[in-house]
Amino acid sequence: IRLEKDLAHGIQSGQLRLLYQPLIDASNQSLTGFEALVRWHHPTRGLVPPNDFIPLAEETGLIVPLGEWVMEEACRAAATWPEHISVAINMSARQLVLPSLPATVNSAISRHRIQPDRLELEVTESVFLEDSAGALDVLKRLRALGVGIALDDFGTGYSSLGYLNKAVFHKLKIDGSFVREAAENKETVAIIQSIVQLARNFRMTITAEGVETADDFMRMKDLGCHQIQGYLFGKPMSYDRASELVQGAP
Ligand code: G
Ligand code: G
Ligand code: MN
Ligand code: NA
Repeated sequence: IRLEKDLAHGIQSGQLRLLYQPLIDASNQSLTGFEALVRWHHPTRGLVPPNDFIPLAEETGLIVPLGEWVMEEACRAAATWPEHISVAINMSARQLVLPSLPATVNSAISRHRIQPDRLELEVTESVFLEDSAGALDVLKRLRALGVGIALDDFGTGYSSLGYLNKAVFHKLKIDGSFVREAAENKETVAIIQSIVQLARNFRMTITAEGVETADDFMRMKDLGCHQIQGYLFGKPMSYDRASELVQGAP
């Protein structure tokens, strides 16, 4: 169909952009890094949101070249920022079963001369739905390279806790829907407490997503989250704006 051809062309002809959303250290509110989020500027449709083209990219296999572009662009950006600033990119299940992925990642970080631990790959629980043995193998090889692996959107998926002890995840990201619900719902607070305890037992860094208010921030910090992400500290922003933030601009 039309949109698929457009996307293939769009990837090649520079219609994709990455935005960067800040990640903040909960203890001192300093900037620790960014999550890269892709945008597609279609010549006639205008801005197409990722929820409209990532599923299409996954179905058609275009997620592979798209994902390679994202990794390249994110590493290029990270190389211009100080060593203590990390960059996270989102990975689809379909990318995680490619045995060549570790080599692709290694090539990107080597070419851009960034330390492996400055790159973080975010995956959701859905990676284990299909070829779970294959995905686990690729994740272990990525971990061996020294890149970070974050379990994204935790709690929203098909939560099977069995793979948490496979020692591949260094970080757990609590989905924003929990964070916002916690403002009104004691049961949700109890769920977050349990998630935090679970993650601590596995020595994982805990990030709260979707933090929009000062109340959200205090609540998630008090519950033991190490890192905070959300509109309170910044929406996804351009590379130029992110670089200003890195330089300490307000
Ligand atoms: O900001 P937001 O609307 O960008 O993101 C919507 C969804 O799109 C999120 O679930 C996010 O994980 C996903 N997404 C954003 N960028 C990428 C990307 O580069 N690759 C993949 N696979 N998913 C992405
Ligand atoms: O990769 P993931 O599915 O976690 O993507 C994060 C999504 O959440 C993106 O679409 C991003 O734009 C969005 N997001 C980030 N911070 C906030 C926030 O504070 N509130 C809301 N409603 N959405 C957020
Ligand atoms: Mn994410
Ligand atoms: Na999320």
